[in-house]
Parts: sequence; structure tokens; C-alpha cells
Amino acid sequence: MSLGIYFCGSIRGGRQDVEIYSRIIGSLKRFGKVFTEHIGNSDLNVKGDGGVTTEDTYIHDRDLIWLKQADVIVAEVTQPSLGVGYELGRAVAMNKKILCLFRTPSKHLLSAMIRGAENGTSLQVRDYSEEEVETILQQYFEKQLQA
Ligand code: 6IA
Repeated sequence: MSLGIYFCGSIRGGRQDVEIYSRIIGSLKRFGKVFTEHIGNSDLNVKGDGGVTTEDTYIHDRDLIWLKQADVIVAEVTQPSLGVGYELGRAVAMNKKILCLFRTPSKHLLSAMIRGAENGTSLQVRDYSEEEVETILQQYFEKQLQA
């Protein structure tokens, strides 16, 4: 069975972590179809969707369709982003399986509304260092594929 995976990462919240998003997306593709590959694209900047102006309503509605279709949500939450927080709240309301990845060390402190939502099953928050990310994803998806 191939999983549908929705990856969340900051866009207008700041593109500082685009390289790690790209690396995570590369790993996620081994476990299923990633609906949101564009988030790892360094051409996607805070002004445009890869240079093409796209209406915000269109982006919102399209992303929610993908979120509903997804089996698993993986969010890189180190760089604070209103959009990622919103997506996570919507995904919790849909009872989705969610893995939040927070990179350490970081100058940021993860919001209590994300860390405090951790329940060890459907929503997991993992602090990680860059070297560990592939192993964490491998272990997480092995469990999901067994379930
Ligand atoms: O508030 P943020 O922009 O940081 O929110 C980022 C999150 O919202 C990501 O996880 C995306 O799934 C979603 N999102 C926000 N903007 C876009 C977008 N184009 N395309 C796809 N998903 C998006 C933005 C282009 C715009 C800057 C003109």
C-alpha cells in the first residue's frame, strides 16, 4: 500500500530551512506519495509559488483537499509558521496521523499548542538533529506501514 503524505513547512513564515525540507521530502518519497513537494523547492519564495502568482484562496482550498486525502502529515515545525500551525490544527480535527519534527539546537521554542498536543500515538513530536532525520522517518513509517 502506498501512503499519501502531506508535508508541512514554513513559506511566508520564512524560508531559512528550505534545504532541510527538501531533504525530508526526498526521504518521504520512499514511503509514499508526497502531495506538497513544492515546499522543498528553493524557487518558491515568500512572494510567489515558484514565480507564478497564485491566489491565496486557491492555495488554501487545494492544500485542504490534499490534507483530507493524506494518510500521514509530517510537519517540520522549527521555523514558526502560521500556515503550518493552521494545517496542524485542521489535521488534528480530521484525526490524522501527525509527526512533528523540531530541530535542535534551535533559537526557537516550539509552541505549547504543538508540543502540548502530543499524545504519543496520533500526534507525535520528535526533537531531532539533522543527522538523525532519515532514521526517525524510517522508524516512524515502518510502524505506520505495519499498522
Ligand atoms: O504561513 P506559511 O506561508 O509559512 O504556511 C506554510 C504552509 O502553508 C505550508 O505547509 C503549505 O502547505 C501551505 N502554503 C502556504 N503557502 C503556500 C503556497 N504558495 N503553495 C502551497 N502551499 C502553501 C505560497 C505562494 C505565495 C507566497 C504567493
